[in-house]
Amino acid sequence: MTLETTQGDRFAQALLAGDHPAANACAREAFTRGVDYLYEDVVKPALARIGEMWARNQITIAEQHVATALAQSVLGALYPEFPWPPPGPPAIIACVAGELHELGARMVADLLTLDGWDGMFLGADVSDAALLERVAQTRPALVVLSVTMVPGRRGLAPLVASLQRLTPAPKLLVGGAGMLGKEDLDLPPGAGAVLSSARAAVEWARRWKP
Ligand code: B12
Repeated sequence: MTLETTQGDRFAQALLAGDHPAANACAREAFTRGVDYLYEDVVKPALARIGEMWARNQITIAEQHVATALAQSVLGALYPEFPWPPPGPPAIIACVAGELHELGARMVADLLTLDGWDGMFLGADVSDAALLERVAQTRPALVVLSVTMVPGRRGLAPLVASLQRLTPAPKLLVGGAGMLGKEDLDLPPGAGAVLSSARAAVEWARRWKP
């Protein structure tokens, strides 16, 4: 097996080498196949591979930080070229309290915005109070909660209950790697869904678009 088997592998190698031009070229090439391809089929597997290397002590946490920062800057540089549609119904996307993994949630926010929502990304580690305040002010049709680390599930039930008490109550999607295998989370009927990819979020949210 060669090292460079997929675009995701090539992107990972460019990120780990801190090779901005190569990372940029790889992302740009993937972007010609669509933002969802770039995100789901190139960036996501590249970062998963980098995470595995860190978990096996093959790279340091500092190297992982450098790679993630480079990925974010390469994606940011492409933003002006994304085919953003006019803003549609508001959606709020947030990482739950204590959750520092923000790139996946940002991807969900971007793909929803590209699909006609007005996605407002609140970022990493959003406290319940800050989220509820923002939701009360903005009255979004949709709220998306991102959970990567399993402990983040703990606070979900009270947060979901608080969101459902709002009038009007927003539709709710919960997802991220920390929810894998938790698709049976006890959400009240009609309240939402637990999903694991940004593509799935977009498809699910379509049925709710006002
Ligand atoms: C970069 C990174 C970090 C960075 C994050 C920086 C940042 N600005 O985001 C930093 C250094 C902060 C970090 C910290 C930690 N990390 Co980390 N990290 C990663 C890494 C390498 C990449 C994450 C990423 O961006 N992935 C790319 C995105 C696109 O994938 P994604 O997050 O899964 O998102 C996709 C889907 O999940 C989905 N999605 C996301 N949200 C939602 C929401 C909804 C509703 C839906 C439908 C879908 C959805 O959409 C995305 C596209 O499909 C991963 C490896 C990996 N496998 O991902 C490890 C990883 C997640 N980290 C891990 C660990 C252990 C940690 C730390 C505990 C390490 C430590 N000891 O400090 C801390 C915990 C911090 C915390 N409290 O959150 C482990 C988690 C293992 C586990 N399951 O418990 C991983 C898997 C690495 C590994 N292989 O062991 N990390």
